[in-house]
Amino acid sequence: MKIAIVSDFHLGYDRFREDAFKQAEQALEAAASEADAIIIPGDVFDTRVPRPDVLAEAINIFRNLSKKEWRAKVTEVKAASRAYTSVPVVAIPGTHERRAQGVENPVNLLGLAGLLVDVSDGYAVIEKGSEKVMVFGIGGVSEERFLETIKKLDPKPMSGHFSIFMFHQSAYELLPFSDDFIHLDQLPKGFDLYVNGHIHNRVEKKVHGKNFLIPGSTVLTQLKDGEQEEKGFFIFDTNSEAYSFRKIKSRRFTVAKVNAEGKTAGELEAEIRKAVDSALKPGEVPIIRVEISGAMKKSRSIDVDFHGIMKGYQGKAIVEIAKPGMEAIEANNTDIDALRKGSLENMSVKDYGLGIFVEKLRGNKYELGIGPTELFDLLSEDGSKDKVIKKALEELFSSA
Ligand SMILES: [Mn+2]
Repeated sequence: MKIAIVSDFHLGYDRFREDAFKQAEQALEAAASEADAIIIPGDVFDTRVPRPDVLAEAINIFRNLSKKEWRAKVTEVKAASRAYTSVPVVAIPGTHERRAQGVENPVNLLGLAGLLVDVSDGYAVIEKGSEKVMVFGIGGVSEERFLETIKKLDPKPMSGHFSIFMFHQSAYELLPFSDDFIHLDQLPKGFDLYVNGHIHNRVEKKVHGKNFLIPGSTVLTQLKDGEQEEKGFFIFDTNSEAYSFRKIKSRRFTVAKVNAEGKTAGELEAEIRKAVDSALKPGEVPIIRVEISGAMKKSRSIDVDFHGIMKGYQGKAIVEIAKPGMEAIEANNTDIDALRKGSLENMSVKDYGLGIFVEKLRGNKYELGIGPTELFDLLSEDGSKDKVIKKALEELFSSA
């Protein structure tokens, strides 16, 4: 069976809303025309509570998929939610859709609408003729709870089936930053293929001697060096275990480096324009991130007309400038040092902030019944502050 692995669409991502939608649609259409089944390891949506127009976009994309004549069908599902379709589009929610336990998430809603199979905390069997594929899924959970979730669910391959383990987490081998991240050899054994989302650039590795694949996102979100590669998805053949990457048409992203050392504001402006101009190509509107290093001569960054430069390229490029003012902060911070060295290249700002938050709470001997990650999620969710305070008060007084 040919399986397409497509991930991290981030529908509703405000900054590149149109790109997120178009590139997801394009990837899924291309995947559907080539593969017998599609599996999606999370972050279909960018937010936990997408606006109705974003949900409408998603419904339109997935309805088109479900109208296709599929040769493979989902024949059995045993997961947290019921399945209402046999269309072989199998997904899990990611961290961006993650909500407090027991609350519906938007991927789950698409499942309830019969547009895909939400395989969270369980499995689905896909059959095509005599071929059988099983997909076990665990939706994105807080990193410190992932190992315990694996132990609780105890995912096992199914005999006579090509068995896939699909999840949406960080991994220590990819982001050597937090002890909460799972080590790849802690993933359940015996599966024929491991598929992960969450990381926005392409990863190809081996786990327990089998392929471990992350297709990366279909849209740019973080504007880091590692995102300059082309976007796309994997097609995996379960018979030969061979796979290849299919590129999609995505907005080009380039990083242009500029050295401000000893320059005046005027000279630096000219230098930035030169760097942006040389990254331009006719017939497209790329995203160009200008990274400035070095200290200027006599002028300060406030004297440079960054805004004017960015505005000047309207219609030709989306220009983002990383300002040199940042350097003073970077000087004595080891985390940011690591970030600069690229070891945190794949980490989202949210995960980075979460890591610091959890570390600080632990350092302060934080003791409340609610886990630090859950607290972070609750605090960052709109309209849930009352819930957090109520929960904290309950914890404080129940132990009295
Ligand atoms: Mn993501």
